[in-house]
Amino acid sequence: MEKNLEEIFQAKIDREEKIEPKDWMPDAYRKTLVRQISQHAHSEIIGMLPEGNWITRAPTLRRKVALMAKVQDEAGHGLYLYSAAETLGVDRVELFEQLNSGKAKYSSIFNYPTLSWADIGSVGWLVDGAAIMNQVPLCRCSYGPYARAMVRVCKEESFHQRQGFEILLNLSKGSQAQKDMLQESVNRWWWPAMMMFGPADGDSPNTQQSMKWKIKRFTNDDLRQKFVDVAYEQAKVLNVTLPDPDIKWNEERGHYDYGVINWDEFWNVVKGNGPCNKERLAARNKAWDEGQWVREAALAHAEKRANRKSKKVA
Ligand code: FAQ
Repeated sequence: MEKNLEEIFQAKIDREEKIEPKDWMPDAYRKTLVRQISQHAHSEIIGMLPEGNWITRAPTLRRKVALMAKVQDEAGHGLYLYSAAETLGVDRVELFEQLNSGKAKYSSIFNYPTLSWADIGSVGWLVDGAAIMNQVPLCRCSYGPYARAMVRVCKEESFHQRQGFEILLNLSKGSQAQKDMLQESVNRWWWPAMMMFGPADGDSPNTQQSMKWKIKRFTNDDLRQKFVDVAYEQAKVLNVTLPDPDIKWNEERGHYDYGVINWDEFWNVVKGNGPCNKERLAARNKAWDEGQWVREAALAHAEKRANRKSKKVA
């Protein structure tokens, strides 16, 4: 019986039909989605922190407004994604508890510090750039609520990528000190951005099954390669050097070859030992504790309204 249901489920996916919340789905499919969507949601809201750090120091009013809007967009993405996760039967409070306790994963990239204004440009160009490369295919994910949430997320991320690139383009046309700041920032962000795509295909336990279920459409390495090919050309426009002496065009493959990623660094960050892991979790816990009265007030208000309504009906 279960086997039959699984065959029908897979056939539906193979026909490119969406799976919706009330459809039958294997437990493992549900679990994989909850895992990926919740990690993604956590990444969006933790991702607000490195950029939020520069709102008070943005160099002009225009830059400040754009940065504030971007950080708010990331909060919005988190909310769509928590909602998408909830359609699978989990409670977002449970997900927040997993994040706050350090049990849940979120993207490694947000455990690096934003030390200069150029970092805000680099986050837009490289981090949002990598995020888009990974997320555009997710608009075709087999699970309907996730796929639909990603359409809007991707539109906003594309805008974020451009605003980051434009910050860097301006710096590239500025003084020597600004050019140096740009290069120094790209030197720090390049490799962590490359790591965002996750472990190499041979070390990625989830990819094969996720591709069969059409949750993922490309492997981690395929997306990383697309990213390198695009970023290399964009770096030329910015007049910066990517900090990888092994990047070079490979005529035979029709792609840029690139150097070896430091996977020890990646796993160290994923395990909670990156430069800012503790700071990020402390900030989330503080926000959670300080928001307690807001949650209580909102719930009390909702309860009061519900009581009033039921009295009227009676
Ligand atoms: N960091 O078998 P795989 C953004 C974990 S949003 C930490 O390859 P999978 C927007 C992985 O979870 C950025 N952990 O796993 C923004 C798994 O652990 P588990 C986030 C990582 O799921 C911009 C284990 O390693 N984007 O940037 C990472 O098939 C600017 C084995 O890996 C998404 O979440 C990592 N980098 O592929 C916001 C997109 N990579 O759970 C603010 C959706 C892997 O088995 C400012 N997610 N791990 O214990 C995905 O596409 C996938 O989940 C991957 C990983 C590709 C991230």
